Amino acid sequence: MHKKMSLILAAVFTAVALPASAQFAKPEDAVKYRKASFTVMGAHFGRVGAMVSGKVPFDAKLAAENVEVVADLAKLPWAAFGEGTDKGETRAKPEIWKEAGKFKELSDKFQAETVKLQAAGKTGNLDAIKTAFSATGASCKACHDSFRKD
Ligand code: ASC
Repeated sequence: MHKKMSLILAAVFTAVALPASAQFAKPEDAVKYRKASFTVMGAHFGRVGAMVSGKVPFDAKLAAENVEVVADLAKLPWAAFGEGTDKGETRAKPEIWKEAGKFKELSDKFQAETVKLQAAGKTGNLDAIKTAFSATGASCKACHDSFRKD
């Protein structure tokens, strides 16, 4: 194998194998990372929302692509809520770390809803997408209500 390629692969596998917190050099990096993942997720969720609400015409292919991005990104932010990441420019409430079990439960629930949304996207059926979209949105909100500052 090409040397550069094997180095890249080694770096990728190491990153995946390391404990979550070790993937960020500094707590600020983790905060930036999780905010970025929520921002991009929200953008793609919003594009589906515009179709669901009829603001833009329904396009099954676009909807499927967007919910796929949402489901992929929904896996990412949680590793970035490690120790020391409760400070700085963040709306994360201290309850995230005080009620870690509840936070995990709500974030797992949200991820499960995005998997259903992705499946609905694959059907190309607007009603199925609407149902899953609203369940996903409710699970965004449930977590924000408890764990995000206004
Ligand atoms: C969005 C977005 C959120 C959720 C939430 C659902 O489009 O950016 O954070 O939906 O508002 O209640």
